[in-house]
Amino acid sequence: MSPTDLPPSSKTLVIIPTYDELENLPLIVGRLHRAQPGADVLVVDDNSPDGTGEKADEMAAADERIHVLHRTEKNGLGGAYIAGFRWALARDYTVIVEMDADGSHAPEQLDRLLRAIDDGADLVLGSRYVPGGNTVNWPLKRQLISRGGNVYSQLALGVRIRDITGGYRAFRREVLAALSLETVASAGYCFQIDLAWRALQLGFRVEEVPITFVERVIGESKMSGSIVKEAALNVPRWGFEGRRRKLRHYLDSRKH
Ligand SMILES: Nc1nc2c(ncn2[C@@H]2O[C@H](COP(=O)(O)OP(=O)(O)O)[C@@H](O)[C@H]2O)c(=O)[nH]1
Ligand SMILES: [Mg+2]
Repeated sequence: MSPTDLPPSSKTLVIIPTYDELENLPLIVGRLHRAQPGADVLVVDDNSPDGTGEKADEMAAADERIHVLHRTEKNGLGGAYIAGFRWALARDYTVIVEMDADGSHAPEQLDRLLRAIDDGADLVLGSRYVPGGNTVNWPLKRQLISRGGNVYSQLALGVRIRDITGGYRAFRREVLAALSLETVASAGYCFQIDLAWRALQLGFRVEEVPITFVERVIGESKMSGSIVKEAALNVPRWGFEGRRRKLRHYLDSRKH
């Protein structure tokens, strides 16, 4: 079966991981449902001290499109998404979307990602670094880390994806089902690199569409030095293993 013979974005779940996003959560879900009234939402909250989880429960009680997954402790973006993906795969969603709670990923641009899925992509990456994409109000330091991280990943992995670290994405369910989620250990932003890399290795069609990333106005970023370090150490190892696999296939093909 070709990975692209799959159904359109008929039943979409938007997963929103939250840690202390009390004010942002109602705003982002309201915007999402104005833009995509048919989409379901799954909030994955890591027991936020500010009461985001309770707020999510209230919202879910008032709207059957909204669901909540409570986790007991702050465990990184990766763990929250894996739990959300499993929840989605246990149900009949055909497209699963990653979206931040803080307003950086405009729900009004989700149609761009979904259209690319309907046109045959398996994984669509919202991209700040393709023509038409950009960042607004992002501090220079964050821009440099992000640009640097993308150049580093392109070189280490040997892939030409311009924004492999971004977190605004749409997956066909078949991609998530094929990724061996149980072996994903990445916690921070290298989680995003990890998943895109796995999808590429499996031969799925990965496409970028332009998005405008707007820095959060309310609340605080959870970005940290350890998150950067995790990516810096893991990505070259994946690239090395990928090249070794390719070389082995090449040598095997010459033997036969
Ligand atoms: N559940 C959960 N969500 C998280 C965690 N870390 C970050 N988030 C959420 O992930 C999204 C992106 O995080 P953010 O701190 O804005 O990262 P930045 O945009 O790179 O500065 C937001 O919705 C956060 O609330 C975590 O450990 N657990
Ligand atoms: Mg943010």
